[in-house]
Amino acid sequence: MRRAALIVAAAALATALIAVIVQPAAARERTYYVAADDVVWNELPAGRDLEAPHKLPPLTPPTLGWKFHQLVYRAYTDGTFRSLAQRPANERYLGFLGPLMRAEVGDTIVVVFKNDTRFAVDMRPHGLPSSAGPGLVAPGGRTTYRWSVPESSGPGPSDGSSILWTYSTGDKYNVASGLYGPIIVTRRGMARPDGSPNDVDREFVIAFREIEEMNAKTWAESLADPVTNPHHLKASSFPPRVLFNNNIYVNLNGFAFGNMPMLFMHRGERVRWYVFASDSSFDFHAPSWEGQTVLYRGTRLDVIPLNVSQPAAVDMVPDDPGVWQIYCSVNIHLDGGMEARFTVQP
Ligand SMILES: [Cu+2]
Repeated sequence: MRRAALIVAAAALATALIAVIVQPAAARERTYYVAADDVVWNELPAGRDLEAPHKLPPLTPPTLGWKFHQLVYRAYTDGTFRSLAQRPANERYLGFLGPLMRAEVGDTIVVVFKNDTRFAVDMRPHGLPSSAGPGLVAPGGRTTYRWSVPESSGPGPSDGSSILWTYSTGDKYNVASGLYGPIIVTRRGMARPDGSPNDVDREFVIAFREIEEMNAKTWAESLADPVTNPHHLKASSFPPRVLFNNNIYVNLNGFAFGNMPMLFMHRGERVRWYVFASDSSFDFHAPSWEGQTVLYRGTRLDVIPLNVSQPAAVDMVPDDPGVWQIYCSVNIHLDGGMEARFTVQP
């Protein structure tokens, strides 16, 4: 009798343990306070090419220069939107990108949004189901988004443990104006408490971006501001936009010619790179890594194809210490400064 009771108790304990083990982590709500702000963006904070021996292309009129007004999503500490959330040093390379959002499948991303620009803009996630949203938010307006993250927004069978989506404002020519940010979604059961994949040591998000400044909402503002138009060029100085114009810039996260803050990793770490292209007229890119190889959908490469607006994730285990480049192999983009540096430490 006593033995039977023990067996029953042991069985109950085992059942409870199994229930704990197979129970997915409780779904979380992850809240972000984000404002759309108007800033003067500088593609060359160092003021020079950091990727010798290249030379900066001459900025002959009609070209404004490396600084221009951009709209950016920025994280704030709370719903008063009084204090910017300081970006950690190891995330400053994200540049013009909005705050890095994370979710595990099953979670909900809550975004408390304020529009501090002079234009009607909003936030829409790509790849998450609530893309429609309430529509554009008037200047000064606020709204709260709730983006659920179902299985269909998580990694597919051929993906690793996490994938990249983006959020942006919904209307045309948003890429020229700015307003982009990353969302990393991790497979259910594979996320650390902060949402990052537990089988990866280090992650980087790089936007391959082509800007046609004349299409930016902030074009008139950039023209009117002597900081961004030091030569006082007039709108009439610029040819009408046909297919391309003279004010196209390419960059990685808003940085050109090696001006992105240095990326650091250690030899032997499991490094995941998420890349995506923006959506201007001809945003086709060839993200390339110098000195290392990556796994892309099970294939080993050192350059991958990236179509307009497309995200992709590749995995690297760096094995050769040194300072290397990540760049676009499309010649005209590399000539335009689409390159950054990363350091593999021993
Ligand atoms: Cu490119």
